[in-house]
Amino acid sequence: MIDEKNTNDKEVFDLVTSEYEYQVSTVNLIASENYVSENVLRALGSVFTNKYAEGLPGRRYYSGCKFVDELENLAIERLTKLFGAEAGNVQPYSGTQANMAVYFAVLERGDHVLSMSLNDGGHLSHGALVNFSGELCNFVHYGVDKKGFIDYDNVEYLAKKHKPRLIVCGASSYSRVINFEKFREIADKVGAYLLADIAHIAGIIAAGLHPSPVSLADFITGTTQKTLRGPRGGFILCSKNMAKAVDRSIFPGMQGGPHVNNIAAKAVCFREAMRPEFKKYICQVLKNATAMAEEASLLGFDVISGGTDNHLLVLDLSKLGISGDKFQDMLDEVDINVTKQAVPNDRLGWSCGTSGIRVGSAAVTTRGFKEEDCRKVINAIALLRDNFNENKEYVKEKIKLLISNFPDLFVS
Ligand code: DSN
Repeated sequence: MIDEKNTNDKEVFDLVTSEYEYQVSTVNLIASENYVSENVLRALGSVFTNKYAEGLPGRRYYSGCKFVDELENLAIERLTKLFGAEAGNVQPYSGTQANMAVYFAVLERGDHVLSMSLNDGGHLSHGALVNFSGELCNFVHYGVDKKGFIDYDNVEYLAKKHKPRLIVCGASSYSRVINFEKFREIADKVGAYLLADIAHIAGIIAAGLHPSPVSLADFITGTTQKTLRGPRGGFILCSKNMAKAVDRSIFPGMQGGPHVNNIAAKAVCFREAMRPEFKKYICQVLKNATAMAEEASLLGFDVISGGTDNHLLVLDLSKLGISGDKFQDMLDEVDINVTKQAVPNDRLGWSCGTSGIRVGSAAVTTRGFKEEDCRKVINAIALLRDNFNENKEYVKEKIKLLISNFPDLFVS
């Protein structure tokens, strides 16, 4: 950690201290967040932030990139080894930029693309009308069936009907295993490219605890800050023959100079994810999410799809007459952080606060939570649901006590 006392910018570093204290004293159930190691943080705060390095290793627009080249090659080598892929790009600033790069590599304006709808668990960059992707192409959306599982028959029906140039699989809020083989089969039937967006489940795939899309999808995009427990940023994996198109798409196509300090931190995170301890961590992430889903069901919550196979679960609040937005705020008051989330057939929608919340186990597992701790948090959430005004102070104390057992943010 930066030594806040050794700075003359008190305004900023007081805020850094406050944020640290806030993170230590809250229960973070935001499914897309995590806590990085000290080495990841060190790499982020390194002098690599000073360098401009537009281009790729060995082909830069700037001089002085000797060590940057070595670093980026190392990051790519670690990334491709971690996932067993032929080629990779570690420059995307985020998952959205990774998706954008793939779209620019293979799509023409107005092409049809098939992806998961936002309310069923898809992502803004999978063709939402408010996003560049929805402007660029004609996205058609598949969703989940009545039980909350991806409706593969409907995916095939829509693929045959619309003949998309690209099919996107992968989600932001889907708690079940994604059948990449089935998606490949469907893509082959209609001659479409397949993109697997593994932003959320990258760490689970890296640990070998979710089937991998490598060798099935033409392109794989992901982020490093979620289950992979790295810095904020994106990556792309593809076959060697697609690598040039992807690289060109990133630069000069759509990004500026790569954030080299971020690439350094990605390299650290890829190495960490190869260690046996990481697999142990992901095993616990899955156990914790399952415990939360079981407890939530027992306590009368509607859990979409009835449970989870990964790090997240979605609670449908429709029957409670409370929006996801409002419930998120109520939990915030007792230092539990979650995200509001639209649910399938959401009656409120995003503009009216959504009808659900998304709950994740990746961050609390890094803090050291086990199943019992996760069950306690779900019990606290249920108490607030049942009588917020009466139970608020009691729950706040309980949460404070629980989190004080986990005093550190960092894993070594
Ligand atoms: N906003 C991220 C999430 O929470 O899933 C995705 O971009």
